[in-house]
Amino acid sequence: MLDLTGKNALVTGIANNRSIAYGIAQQLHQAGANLGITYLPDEKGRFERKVAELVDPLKPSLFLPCDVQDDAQITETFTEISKTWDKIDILIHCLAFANRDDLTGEFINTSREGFKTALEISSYSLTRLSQAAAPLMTQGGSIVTLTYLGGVKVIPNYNVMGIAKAALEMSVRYLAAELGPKNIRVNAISAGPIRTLASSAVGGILDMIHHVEKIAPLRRTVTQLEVGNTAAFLSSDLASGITGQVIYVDSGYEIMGM
Ligand code: NAD
Ligand code: 0WE
Repeated sequence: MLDLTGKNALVTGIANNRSIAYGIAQQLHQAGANLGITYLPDEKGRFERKVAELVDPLKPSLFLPCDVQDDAQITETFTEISKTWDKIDILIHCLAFANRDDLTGEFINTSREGFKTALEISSYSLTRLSQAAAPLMTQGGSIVTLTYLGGVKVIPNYNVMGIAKAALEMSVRYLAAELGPKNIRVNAISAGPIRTLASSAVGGILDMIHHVEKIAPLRRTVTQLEVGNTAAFLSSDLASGITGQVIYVDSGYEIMGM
């Protein structure tokens, strides 16, 4: 039985009801986990209100702003966490960002700033958050991040995000090797394309989804809740022997050669 009762789970990356992180939070909650939610603050506080309303039924014991580009916010987040929780068991890293200009046209034109931004937010943040969370994972732990096939194979327009995901997947392996002796496991879920705020801002996402529906063994795309179930599994004791892995939740699309 998948049982997360007594476990404290910090979930990053919820922007709205389509966010993969929201699907994960729902499944962790259903399995009995105690939730802490972080969101990206904006000047008008619009995100804060929307996300707070959305997660209210999941009864989070923590709700904190955390922009991963800001070290002070990360420190503040984990200081607040340690006041409320005696330990962290689960960290869900479910965020990515690249400048929009860098997700169209030719990869070769990527600017220095664009490259830095994409890798700082989408790759380095996993290491930075793990650095902050690991000392609180005193009973062992599970860190789960989200990646995409574009980090392993060339997907048109994914461009600099592909480089960021390659760095993210390799970070999973280095972190898994270092944190293993503390019984902290680190894994990635490689999800197939799903309509979310981030993916919908990208031209041609619907065509990609239709392509997957034609080619993938299961002849459909996956849902946020299916990704959530795999995250809950990886976060549970059922996955106690799994670390450093990239697990594809993509209707089998990745196995196809043509
Ligand atoms: P989303 O837009 O719902 O989530 C992206 C999140 O990143 C948002 O909550 C946003 O606030 C957050 N974020 C951006 N910059 C941040 C910063 N500086 N600090 C803190 N948070 C920041 O989109 P999503 O599709 O659910 O994306 C979640 C993860 O899933 C990403 O890592 C993405 O690469 C991955 N993924 C998505 C798909 C897909 O097709 N949607 C497929 C595979 C993997
Ligand atoms: O990782 C992602 C989305 C990443 C993303 C999306 C945006 C759009 C809006 C990162 N940064 C931004 N910045 C913005 O300003 N996915 C896996 C979804 C996705 O994005 C693609 C895809 C797929 C699939 C981009 C090009 C091609 C395919």
